[in-house]
Amino acid sequence: MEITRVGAALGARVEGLALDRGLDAAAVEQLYAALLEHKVLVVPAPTMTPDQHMALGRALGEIEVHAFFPNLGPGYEHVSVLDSDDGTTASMWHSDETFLEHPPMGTMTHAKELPAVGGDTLFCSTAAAYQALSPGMKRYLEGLTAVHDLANIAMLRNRFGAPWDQLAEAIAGERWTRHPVVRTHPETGEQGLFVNPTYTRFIDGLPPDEGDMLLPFLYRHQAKEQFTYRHRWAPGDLLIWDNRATMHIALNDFEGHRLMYRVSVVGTASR
Ligand SMILES: O=C(O)CCC(=O)C(=O)O
Repeated sequence: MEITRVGAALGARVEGLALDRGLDAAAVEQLYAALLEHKVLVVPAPTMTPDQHMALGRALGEIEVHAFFPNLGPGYEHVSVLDSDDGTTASMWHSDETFLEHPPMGTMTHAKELPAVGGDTLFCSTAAAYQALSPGMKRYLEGLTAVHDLANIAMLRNRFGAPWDQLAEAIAGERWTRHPVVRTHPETGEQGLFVNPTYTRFIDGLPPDEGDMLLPFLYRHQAKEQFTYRHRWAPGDLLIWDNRATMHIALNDFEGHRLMYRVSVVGTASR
């Protein structure tokens, strides 16, 4: 396995993974160590099948059925599908499914069809962003928790014209939880910001106007260029990201068809 950095803050390319034969324990260990170090891995996988995709996920842990993305159907419920023709996009900064008590530890997304230009994905290191905060801001954030809510997306969509009953249904679904605003990575011990504009609703215990001022600052801060890696997809690329240490956004700046298959690996509770 050959590992080369592709970004200053995060990101590495991994060559030489024998995905068609399945990885042995040593290869899985090396891959996971690279994921912890680089946070986003780019793996060329032009011939990877959905079965091999799931097998790779299972090599790293338990794979999940995504809370709301469509999937490949019977036997392949763990492979969710992001199809631009269905309007399935992920074009707001987020870490995956943070409305869950145990958000995924990581996600593996495989490019099946790509537009001629555009549709890149941007990642940021939430750990690098946290490190760059002033000591005073770090002290201020210590011990704060925030509510993350799936209904937040329905609320945003409603503001852009989606029907009210979808929002009412999402609220009734009560898919929400709390996480620390600064999360300690369970494996590396690194601290990182853990709020995102897609799912985070509010910060507990702060006066609303104070929290409403702070959250947009934290979102913008994390997305500063120096904390990011921008991936221009090639057909068959598999991207693996550490969902505990990154946010990402798929740029909605393309015409044509963009089709991605994705598998997420279940994570642990945040602390
Ligand atoms: O389509 C992409 O590039 C990213 C997909 C995404 O945001 C997700 O799977 O959570």
